[in-house]
Amino acid sequence: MDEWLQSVRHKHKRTIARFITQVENGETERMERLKQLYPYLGHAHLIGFTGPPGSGKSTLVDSFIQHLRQQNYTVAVIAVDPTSPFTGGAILGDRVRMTRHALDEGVFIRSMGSRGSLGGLSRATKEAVHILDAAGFDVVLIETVGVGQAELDIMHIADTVALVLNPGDGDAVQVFKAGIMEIADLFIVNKADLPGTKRLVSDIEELLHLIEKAGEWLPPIVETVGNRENGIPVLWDKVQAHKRFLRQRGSWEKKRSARRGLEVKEIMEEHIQTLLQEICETPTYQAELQHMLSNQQDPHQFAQKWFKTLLKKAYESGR
Ligand SMILES: Nc1nc2c(ncn2[C@@H]2O[C@H](COP(=O)(O)OP(=O)(O)OP(=O)(O)O)[C@@H](O)[C@H]2O)c(=O)[nH]1
Ligand SMILES: [Mg+2]
Repeated sequence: MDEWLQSVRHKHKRTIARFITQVENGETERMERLKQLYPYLGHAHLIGFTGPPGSGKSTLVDSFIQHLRQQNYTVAVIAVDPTSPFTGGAILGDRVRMTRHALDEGVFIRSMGSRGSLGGLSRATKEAVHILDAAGFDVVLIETVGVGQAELDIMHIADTVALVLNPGDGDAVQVFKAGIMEIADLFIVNKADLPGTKRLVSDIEELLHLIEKAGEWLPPIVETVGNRENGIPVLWDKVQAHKRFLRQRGSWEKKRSARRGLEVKEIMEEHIQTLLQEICETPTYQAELQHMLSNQQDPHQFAQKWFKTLLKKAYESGR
């Protein structure tokens, strides 16, 4: 095992942080390293925390880390920040909220922008999750703000998805319509110290009865007060119960295989994109494109011809 891989496997924060930066920058060299990680994937329980802005996700994640550390589990967190697509997105708030774990060797926390795939969890996020999984963290938490495609995307990454709602979030039915509730394996009613908690819980219960199917997982509802760490042990119990359920049904492996399948497609897409980019930048392509445009020739025929060039190039380069 080379030194670099050993360092990742020992959860060395600097190595991991540097690698994630490489992944964020989309450097092609990262591919070789990601390949080396594959034999070590599959240990971590990947848990998504999603929900509206300010619902208390980071506060809960922070308490959750504390609870897991008390039981000696190692924990890594990725907080996806959809608001800063260009900065690489270190959300100050999240960092501040989790600073008490900064010196703990068993905890790794990283904020990432959601740039890349449109509005969704980017390729970089997925690869970062691989890195943390291969590093051997027992639990990897992914925090995403529920503002669009991201919370649906999280289903493709996480084994267990927790949806964080607050009393007073308004009509739970509206949330349901947005399609978010279907992906939740677990409902967290956070800020249960505020009025309206019972009402929200019964609203969710009612909705769940509508979609309840015999033999299927019925998402539990957990009340929490994130900033007082109330409800966190129950939350962990439910998360584990979900894992057990998936395992017993054989769905745990099935879900993971489906994820790998999707990744294969994404890797192929990246190869094609890279080749396409290279071809479009060649002087020959540019010259012929200009010629085609000024002579008003058929773009389809032109595209077809160049697609064949792309295939040839792919074949020759062994990609
Ligand atoms: N009253 C009350 N306030 C809470 C609770 N949990 C979190 N808060 C407060 O809610 C605010 C938002 O909490 P965050 O943890 O930053 O929420 P978030 O969902 O991570 O927010 P974004 O990442 O910006 O979407 C903070 O001021 C917390 O102190 C709770 O259970 N009760
Ligand atoms: Mg947050």
